[in-house]
Amino acid sequence: MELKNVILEKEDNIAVVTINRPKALNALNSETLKELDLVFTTIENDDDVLAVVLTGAGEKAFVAGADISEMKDMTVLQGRNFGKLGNNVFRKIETLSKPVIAAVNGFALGGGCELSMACDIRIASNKAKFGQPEVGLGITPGFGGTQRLSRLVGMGMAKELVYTAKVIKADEALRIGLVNSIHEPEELLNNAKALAKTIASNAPIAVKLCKEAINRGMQVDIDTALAFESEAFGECFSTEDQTDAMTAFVEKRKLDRFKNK
Ligand code: DAK
Repeated sequence: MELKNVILEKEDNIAVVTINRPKALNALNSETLKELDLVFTTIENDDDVLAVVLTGAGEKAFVAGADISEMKDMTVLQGRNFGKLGNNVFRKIETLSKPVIAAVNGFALGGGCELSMACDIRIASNKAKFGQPEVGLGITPGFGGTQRLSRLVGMGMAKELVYTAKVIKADEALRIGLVNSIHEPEELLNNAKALAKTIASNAPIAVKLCKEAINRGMQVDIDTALAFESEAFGECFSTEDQTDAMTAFVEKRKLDRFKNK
């Protein structure tokens, strides 16, 4: 499949995915969702990639939502298929075996805010704006906004944002815990890459198991969650990376690199 709306680049052990429809403020149409699906499958299968940065092209938007022009005349069946396509891609990102950092460079509205929330970590430019404007369009958030937002910022704040459809600036997103940090626009991408490279310098299997344990643990009671953690911890002892790192520590030397084995 030829990629028209998504760019995939690799730099050392990280992948940078750019949603590239700046004229439509990177709105997600079906074609873009299909390309994102393909790109994230490629990344999943690429053992060289250990962390991912996801961003939007241009200076104005990360993603200004699902494509309203395409959705406007959808039938019930088309709406259902569109929703399924989006939810599958977002879930693929959320469960990807490598961490994904959203570098939110501008508007992250509706499906755009939801896309950033499917990522592991969000960092933002000081120009970024977030919101779930769906109720103003006569719909409910459909790509996880009613679920992931309350898990991230708490139910009361999520309800306020979703019911009012208000758009908040980066500093407010930081205050409520929707983003981890704020950056000058021209420094955002490099800082996101640096964060990805720091993650990529650690034991990949351990990082992957941490992601699984945190994600799965958030959905269940604490005893079940701690059982996941014990399972993950135990699994590390089947890896060469654990043996190599602990041996290096005991021998007071620095480990050159993890083998991802
Ligand atoms: N879709 C399509 N085109 C969009 C767009 C969008 N979401 N957002 C912007 N554009 C296009 C504009 O139409 C315009 O195109 P041209 O007129 O130049 O051809 C171009 O991008 C530039 O936009 P503006 O001229 O409006 O730029 P401004 O700076 O004046 O305003 C804005 C920027 C971001 C405030 C404004 O564009 C805006 O309000 N955009 C819409 C934001 C929005 O409401 N987003 C949420 C969309 S609803 C589902 C699952 C998920 C969803 C739906 C269903 N299922 C499970 C079925 C998700 C829904 C949403 O995301």
